[in-house]
Amino acid sequence: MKTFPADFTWGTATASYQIEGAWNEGGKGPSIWDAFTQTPGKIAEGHTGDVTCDHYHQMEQDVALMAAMGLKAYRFSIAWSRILPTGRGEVNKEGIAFYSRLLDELAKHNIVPWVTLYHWDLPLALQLELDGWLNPDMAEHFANYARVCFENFGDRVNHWITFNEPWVIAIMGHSNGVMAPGRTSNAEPYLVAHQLLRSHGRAVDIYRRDFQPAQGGQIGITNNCDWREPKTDSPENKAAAQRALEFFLGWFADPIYLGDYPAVMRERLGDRLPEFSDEDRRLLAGSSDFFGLNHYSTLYAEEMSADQMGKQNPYGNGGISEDQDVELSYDDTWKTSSMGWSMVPWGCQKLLHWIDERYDHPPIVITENGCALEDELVDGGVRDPVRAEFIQTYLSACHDAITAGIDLKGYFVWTLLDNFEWACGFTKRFGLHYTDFATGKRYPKDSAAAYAKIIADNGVE
Ligand code: GBH
Repeated sequence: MKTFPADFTWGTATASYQIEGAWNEGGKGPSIWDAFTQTPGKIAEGHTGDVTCDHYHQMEQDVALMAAMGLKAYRFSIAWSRILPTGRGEVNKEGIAFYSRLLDELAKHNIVPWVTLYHWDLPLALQLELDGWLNPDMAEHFANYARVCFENFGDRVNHWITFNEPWVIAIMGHSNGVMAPGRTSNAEPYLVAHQLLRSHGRAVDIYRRDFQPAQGGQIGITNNCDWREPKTDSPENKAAAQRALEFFLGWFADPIYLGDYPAVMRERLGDRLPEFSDEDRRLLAGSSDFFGLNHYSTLYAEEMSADQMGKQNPYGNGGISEDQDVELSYDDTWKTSSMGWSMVPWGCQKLLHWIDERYDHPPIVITENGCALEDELVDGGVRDPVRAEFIQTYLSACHDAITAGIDLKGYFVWTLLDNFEWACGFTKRFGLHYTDFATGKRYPKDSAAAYAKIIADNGVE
């Protein structure tokens, strides 16, 4: 048995738009995801999050599912447009009441809340009126929204995450347009990323000055990064893998931990990469109490060959990969999930070491890890040994990292229950519980029991 530290955090994660439904109930305003999914052609099979898991009405049962697994922690996000229907102005009391009830329900079961302020569902009004994250005023609006959350929930929340995966917002929202707001540009991702970082810095500053002294919680940001392994040992390919990681994770973590964007980004992007003001820099420095990491997969990286320039399109955007001059590829021996993502536990371990070294040994929390499979409901259950093995092998790699001195504090499975998987709609299932979207019923998969055992044992075989 590989035993974890006694205070290790075991959790699962979800996001408001993916599970809540009730898109136009309880005083909620529309978000960019409501608008995006209701636009024909954007989502697989025309699915929307209008109802999805109907968690808004089934919240108590969902907390009971968590309690049944013995979860120590639950990571969820707040829908900004439930709290402030147009993103600013009047607070919607019904929205406050919903998350208050959720927090009280979690407390009853001794489940510690980890709250994400922004998991992609921007109030639509801010997109239409201000151009969303392209607008420098967003830092002020985000900070005001964050303050409302700290004021109303901070008595019961000690773990805050400002943003989930700014990389996805920048790249998939503004480069390849797969996600809301569905823009395609080679310039906007860098501008959007800049405003997201500034907004994070503002919110953290408010928390630290006005709330942290009395409430005593922690605040940080969650970035996503998939591992990039040099395709060969050549110096060119090693440099390409390193560059890929700096363009991926360094883009967002360097300004917080090292004071500016990676030098390699400055060299290659020139004036497409904005400068931080002195104040931005001051607010960003050391602005994360923990290193939140979402990790899913691994790819090989190599220097892009001249004949590939303009043709590479690994995630739908040639421009961004050409900015990096990196070509990505799979290894045929790797198992893949139904998303087509590789299952490579050692990639997770190498990434933890990369973070540990580059950012001087920060406390790390894996705020998402999991896989989608072709799950089928048979006799009220789901046999998903591959998911159980995925979790077990990734945790085993995490344990090796801890043994080697990495300060890993917690692990959250993505996700509690099958839900609205963004552009894939309901065609991909990541849950520990199976959701029958026709009836709204949930069924524990075998992996839920496997994860419950890991939690009870505080370790993996
Ligand atoms: C997360 O994003 C989200 O936070 C969550 O809402 C979502 O439901 C969940 O993952 C599952 O999708 O090209 O093979 O290197 C995931 C971010 C970015 C992870 C792209 C996988 C590509 C893999 N993803 N990355 S690969």
